[in-house]
Amino acid sequence: MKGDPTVDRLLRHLHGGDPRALARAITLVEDQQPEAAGLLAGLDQKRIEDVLVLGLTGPPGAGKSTLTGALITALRKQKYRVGIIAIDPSSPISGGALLGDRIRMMEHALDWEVVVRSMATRGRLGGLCASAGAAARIMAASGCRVVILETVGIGQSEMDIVRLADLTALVLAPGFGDDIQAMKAGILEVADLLVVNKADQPGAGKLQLEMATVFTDPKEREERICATVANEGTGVAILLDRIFTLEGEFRSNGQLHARRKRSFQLETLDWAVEIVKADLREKLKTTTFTSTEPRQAAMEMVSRSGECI
Ligand SMILES: Nc1nc2c(ncn2[C@@H]2O[C@H](COP(=O)(O)OP(=O)(O)O)[C@@H](O)[C@H]2O)c(=O)[nH]1
Ligand SMILES: [Mg+2]
Repeated sequence: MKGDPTVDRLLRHLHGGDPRALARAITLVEDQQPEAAGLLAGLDQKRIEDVLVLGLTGPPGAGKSTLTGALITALRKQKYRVGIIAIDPSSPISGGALLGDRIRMMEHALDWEVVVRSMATRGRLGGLCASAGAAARIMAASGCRVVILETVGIGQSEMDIVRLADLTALVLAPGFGDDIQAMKAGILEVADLLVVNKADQPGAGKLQLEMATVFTDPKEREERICATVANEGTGVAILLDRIFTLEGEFRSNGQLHARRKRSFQLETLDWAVEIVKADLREKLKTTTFTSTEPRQAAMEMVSRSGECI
């Protein structure tokens, strides 16, 4: 969409790597400003094609934020620009974790090549998948080679977010025994790589053996499980290596393409709901209903909107 000088200027700065332009661009999209459509349409498609969106998920306390920090350090050693989208719970009880994460990121706070964005799961107006997907592409367009999507827990909204990723690592640590047993069956549905973090702690070896039973193919068992000590950086270079190797495989065997198609559908649905919701909210102000029952009234409204489309 040509012709909006504000959007053109923002795109120029964004593509030039300016972190402030990046922050503004994401905010524009999150707030569903009118310029958002032109902005998203003008993003550098080649960079979007080349980025790796890496999902990091796992129970709270397993070490995801620490590992994110260690991965940033490893990626920066290779001179790559990195984006981080931290999906935070916005409940006041776990609000403290967000602060902790921020402080941990401080190590990279002055590095322009590390861009961080937090997104809340609760209490937000817009769709999370829609915003997170757009934010990942905006980060890619700004030159990020890898965008890490770090989620908080293993609930449904996190699973949806994970589906936006090209490749997902599940971070586990000894001491989460029951959770893991319960999750075991579903692990491979969400995770491409299993990270046994806190390998310095008792029980790590046992956890690794248990995780090995998830894979039947010995080659996969070897390549899909990594042991790390995130706070010391141990095992992180190997993990990154495996991540890039798997990315290469997924690019050549069509997996990456299939996953992007799936995330396209997920995001499109999310946007559609957002757009319709805003539209309906507006219509609600002037509509008179024949029914006094809300579900019935809703059906009336939806079928009337359908006539307009
Ligand atoms: N001993 C040990 N502690 C770790 C390791 N990785 C992270 N931690 C600590 O575990 C705690 C939780 O880590 P955090 O990264 O916040 O976990 P998250 O909730 O998954 O993001 C922090 O106190 C970390 O310092 C590790 O490999 N070994
Ligand atoms: Mg965390």
